[in-house]
Amino acid sequence: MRLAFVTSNPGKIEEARKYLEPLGVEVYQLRFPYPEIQADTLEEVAEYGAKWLAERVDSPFFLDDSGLFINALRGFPGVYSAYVYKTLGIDGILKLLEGVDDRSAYFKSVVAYWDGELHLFTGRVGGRITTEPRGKGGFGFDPIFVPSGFDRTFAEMTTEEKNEISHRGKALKAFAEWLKENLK
Ligand code: ITT
Repeated sequence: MRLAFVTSNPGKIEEARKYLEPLGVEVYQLRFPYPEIQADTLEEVAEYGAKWLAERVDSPFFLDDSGLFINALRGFPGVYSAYVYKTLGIDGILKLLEGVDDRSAYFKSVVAYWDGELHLFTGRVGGRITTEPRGKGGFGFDPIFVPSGFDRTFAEMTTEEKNEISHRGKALKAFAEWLKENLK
């Protein structure tokens, strides 16, 4: 089976393949910009995007909406992560946290799969924000996020290591388990 992953982010594709290819699911990137509405939760953003795409894409597809939630910033950038990454960037986030002791944060990911109906899968990983960027792997905020129980940032890990513990890895794992049951 071939499944379209609607995303502009090749890093997400690489992570999804690791979970879905072992099931015999071939993941391909579909670049189809869709509206990311302003809403309070990633679930609402993912659901709106998936329903909008459902009217325009014929094949089954999935998308992923993610965000970095920093506790000292009351969850910012959260649902605004993509915009903040493009505008303030990693350095902007580090500036906002200058002198702040509580560096705790979490990443959350919502995978929305559309097969004529909507199915949502979520994953979350806690950790902390570093004081400087470290590592060259991954994408986005990976160089400044150290997951709980580790000393390395996501950008200092291989895709496999990140995938084992990450928000997206958990959402993809739930999606893969669901597919295994439902594609029989
Ligand atoms: P899409 O086309 O799939 O929307 P995107 O990169 O814009 O790609 P999101 O809308 O989900 O993704 O935006 C989330 C932002 O948070 C974006 O800037 C990402 O770089 C960042 N982000 C998401 N997942 C991440 C991860 O696993 N590690 C680091 N940063 C991440």
